[in-house]
Amino acid sequence: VAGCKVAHIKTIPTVDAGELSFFEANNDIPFDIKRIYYISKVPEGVRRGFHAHKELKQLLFCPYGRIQLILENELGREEIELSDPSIAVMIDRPTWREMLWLQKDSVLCVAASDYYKVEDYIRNYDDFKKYLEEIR
Ligand code: T46
Repeated sequence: VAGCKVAHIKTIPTVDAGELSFFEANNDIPFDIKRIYYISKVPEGVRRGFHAHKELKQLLFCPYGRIQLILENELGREEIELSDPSIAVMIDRPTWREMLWLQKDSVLCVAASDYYKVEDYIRNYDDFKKYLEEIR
């Protein structure tokens, strides 16, 4: 997905009692997790995101509901729907992202490689395109 990897999260089913998914820093994902955040209570049809990160690496997954990710970087622009708790997307290069809530109350969870740093965000699309040129 535009140079971002779709990853399978290890998932253990229990007969008639659902499933349990897990991942471990460094063992299952290639960074130390310094921060976890999640986005909830979003109405259907709402879009969030509209930014890129310079250094931050993140694993995004949707434990409940249906969320479309629109990702763009130097390798192209692609869309992926997160609707299975055992599927994640690893964003490990500067990538413009938009998230569209396809279903009310869907939850987006993110494991991030660093603390919240406002200076790591590029929130203007033209600045993002310029940044991609600069780092080429
Ligand atoms: C991303 C996508 C997938 C904090 O204070 N600490 C935090 O750790 C985060 C993530 C956000 N914030 C504050 C910054 C804003 O005042 O929470 C507010 C909402 O954040 P934002 O508008 O950036 O939310 P999204 O949904 O557009 O983007 C978020 C993440 O910020 C971003 O890193 O990749 O989810």
